[in-house]
Amino acid sequence: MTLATAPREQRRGVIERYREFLPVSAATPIISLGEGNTPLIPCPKLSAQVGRGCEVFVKYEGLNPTCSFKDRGMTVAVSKAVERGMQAVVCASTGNTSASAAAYAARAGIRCAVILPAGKIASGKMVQAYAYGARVVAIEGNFDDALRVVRELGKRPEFAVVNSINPDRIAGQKSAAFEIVEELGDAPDLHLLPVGNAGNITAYWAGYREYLAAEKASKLPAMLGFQAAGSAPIFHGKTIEQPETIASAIRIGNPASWDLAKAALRDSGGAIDIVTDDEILEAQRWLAGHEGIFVEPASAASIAGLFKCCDTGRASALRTRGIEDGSQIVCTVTGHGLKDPDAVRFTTESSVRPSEAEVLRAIGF
Ligand code: AN7
Repeated sequence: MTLATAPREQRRGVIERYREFLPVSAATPIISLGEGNTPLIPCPKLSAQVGRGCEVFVKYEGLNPTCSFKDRGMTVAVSKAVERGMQAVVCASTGNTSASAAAYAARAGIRCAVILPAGKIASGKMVQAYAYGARVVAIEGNFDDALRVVRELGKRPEFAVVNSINPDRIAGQKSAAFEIVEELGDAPDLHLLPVGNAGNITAYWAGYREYLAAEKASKLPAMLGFQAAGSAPIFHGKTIEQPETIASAIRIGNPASWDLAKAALRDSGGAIDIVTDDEILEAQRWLAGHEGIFVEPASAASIAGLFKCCDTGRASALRTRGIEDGSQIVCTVTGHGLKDPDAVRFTTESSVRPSEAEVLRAIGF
């Protein structure tokens, strides 16, 4: 199907498709790159790992315009900023928010400044910020330090903050839950996702509740969040001064939406758990190699979490809660694998002469 023949619905972005659920009016300019409408991919091999008739789907958010889920919220946040006459947006970021902010600001024709922890941004995301023309400032500190500075900058009249402390971001990100309900015909039983600043788990929970209230769903899922073991403030119940993980997107020690995430976990009957860097990388490899879905390390936390829940030898969030036979399970994978190419370990073979015999030998089968 070419773009010209695609149904109109598939070409419209989050604001046009979900206007009645968003804080927009006829006066709001729509700054969109056609975000959302990402595939909800049935995963038979992942389902087999869980067993007992459970069905697992992966919501592949890496297929948004800047290759992460952030675009859903950014279309709303930047549109609202332009409506208010703002000339500049600013954000702290572990990489994906900055890529998205830079793209939508470019689209809107306004300025964008991104404040990033020096040396801790995956290369694909860094390239995006520069390509879209953002002013990039690296700080000697971590994401939490960057967000502190951005909160200060936000008190000035010239900057609109587009981190998820801006409710317009959360409003747009709810749309992923709407899409899942529409595709499955109801909410799933369980929803697993990675947790960093905890905006996304908050947004999904809001979206599921709004669709229940609008009678578009008949139930709510249990929300299961996964933090990287070295960056797990919500799991441990305390801020982490020096968060560490290979999953740089979720290297966050003091999440902005901590309280809202805790409410989502409690009210949904869900849980928060941790996954190690080894488990994250193994899940990343497994998902790419078995289901053909390549995601960045932070995104693989939801898959690592699912594996942990299925490991009968270990205590885990889901096992504590219990997983019922025949459950429908959705795992959100938040960003594309190409965001962080350095996280993938591989060895290249030496080159061979261009003959069939040599190539066959090199293939090894
Ligand atoms: C791929 O870009 O915080 O729990 O500054 O990029 O809503 O924070 C990114 C977060 C998961 C965590 N997966 O989501 C940022 C930033 C990926 C991410 C998360 C992020 P939240």
